Amino acid sequence: MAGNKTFTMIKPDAVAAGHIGGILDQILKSGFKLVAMKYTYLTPEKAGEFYAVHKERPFYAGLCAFMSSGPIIAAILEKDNAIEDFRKLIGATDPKKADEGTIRQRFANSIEANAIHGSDSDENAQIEGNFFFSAFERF
Ligand code: 3AN
Repeated sequence: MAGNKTFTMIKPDAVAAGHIGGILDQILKSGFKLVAMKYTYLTPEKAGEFYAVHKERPFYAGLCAFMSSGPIIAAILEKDNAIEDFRKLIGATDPKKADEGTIRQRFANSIEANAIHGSDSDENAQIEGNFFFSAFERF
């Protein structure tokens, strides 16, 4: 059975553009509950670690530079079928291909600066949540 938690980051582009409130509003109105949340940032080293699965991809260096270019919001969210429902809510990686009304369609500018992250599996949600939060920080 699919798990009920996912991990998200509101990325530096969306934080800088003043979209924290708009994005959180859409997430909460879509039925997700906050389990943990922080306003924080990734050093280039930490960004490299977080995106280690993409190490061999041509966009890796740019992605790490972008993700450490400013503050982010990191959060653990809860809802039935969380991974799939959240991926639907955020839309395609490339905002030009994202469905109307999705978070990336509404708030993102490019395939790299795409406003928001959503875990792609239960296993990764757990790894990514643990990357930012220790057990006592989760409600
Ligand atoms: P998603 O975030 O939709 O799961 P992934 O996991 O394939 O997409 O990619 C992780 C991040 O890497 C994306 N959110 C985006 O910021 C960046 N990225 C993915 N593909 C590209 C690309 N072709 N060019 C630049 N950046 C990319």
